[in-house]
Amino acid sequence: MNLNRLAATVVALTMAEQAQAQISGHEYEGTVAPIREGEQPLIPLDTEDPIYNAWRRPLPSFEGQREGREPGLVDPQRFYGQGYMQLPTFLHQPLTITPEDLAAGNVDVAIMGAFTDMGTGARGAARGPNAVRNSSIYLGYGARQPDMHVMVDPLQDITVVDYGTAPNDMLSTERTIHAVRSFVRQAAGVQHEDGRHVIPFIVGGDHSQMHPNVAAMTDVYGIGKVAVVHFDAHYNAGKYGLGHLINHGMPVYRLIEEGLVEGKNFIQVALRGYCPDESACEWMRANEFRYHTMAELEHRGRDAVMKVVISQANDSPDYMSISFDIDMFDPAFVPGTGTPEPSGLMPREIFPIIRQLCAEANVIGFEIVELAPLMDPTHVSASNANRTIRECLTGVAMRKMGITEPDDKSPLTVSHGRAIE
Ligand SMILES: [Mn+2]
Repeated sequence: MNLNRLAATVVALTMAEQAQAQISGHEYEGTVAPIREGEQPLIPLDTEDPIYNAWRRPLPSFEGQREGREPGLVDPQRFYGQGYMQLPTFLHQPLTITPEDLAAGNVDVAIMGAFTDMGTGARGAARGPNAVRNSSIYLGYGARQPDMHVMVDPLQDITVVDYGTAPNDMLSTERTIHAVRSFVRQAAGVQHEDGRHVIPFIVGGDHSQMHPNVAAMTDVYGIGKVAVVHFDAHYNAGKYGLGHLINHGMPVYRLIEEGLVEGKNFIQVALRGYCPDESACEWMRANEFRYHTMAELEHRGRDAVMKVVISQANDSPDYMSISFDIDMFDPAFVPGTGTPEPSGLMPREIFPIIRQLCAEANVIGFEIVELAPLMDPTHVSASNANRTIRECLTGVAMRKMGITEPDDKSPLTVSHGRAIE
């Protein structure tokens, strides 16, 4: 049974059960949970609770930071030579606290955590941001050296910072997404004198926050002006979600439904497994999505498909956001995710795809979501998430340096740097 048919059956059963429940006076008889006559299906929030909004209220120490110093980058590392044992910021980069810091530091990329995981039945993605921060300690000396494929080191060639963590009501996706949207918008809205904006890199958290992340881009760049390249095993355009209007399987539907991104500006890559089904594919076709399944990648090859994806990204609005679900990786390489799907891509396939796309298209935002590190005691999942971020940064740096030829390699990288005789 496919998911849509299953969903339809669930709805039908629920209606029949509700009818039966009405006949039997709303008592619980093992068919439907009891909601009595006149009762609300939701328990409202207690707005009298003194900590109702505590989760999004800046701490006094933060306000002190804002007032008591010149804006700029704060490097939490005190000494050289600390190697693996540095304080775990994203890629061991300096901290920034406010948008004024991003402006004063002339920042290119602000990496930030946004950790809601209430949008997925399989919790654990809330641990993603700090797992990625910690994963740098397993990378050791490679953290500040050039990517050998292209001999570009984004941590030297562009300014990358850790922007901290977005506000989060740990008990509610619905409340959290508005706060995340405003947090991301603040960073993306910082514009430097040469016209370029700060590029937010958001580390999730589950995929429900694709909605606020992309919505924030449309706040800054304009409704209909942002295209999304969406790497995922799943299409995430579900219409129904147990009565919720947002969860990790629904952000694409919401962005379309709210008119923020047009279907033709969604470019989806490497869909596989069992979702979308036939009717969902028809829906995507009707909305003019451009989707490229794993079946297509297997049939036509990675390079051919990526050529099309990059040309479609550049044939879209001027601004492109990337949404990367960690389940793109085969579960052999990333077992730490809530909804693993067998037969994914290998790291050595994914890294050049991301690097190339970020070099060749105008990336204004990037998110990596669905990392659930506690399911993977080996830390390889977090390391692969870390490297995905770094490959994207490398691409952004290449673009800034004017290196945008397809799959550009350093002359030193291939065949011992000399022609093979
Ligand atoms: Mn997925």
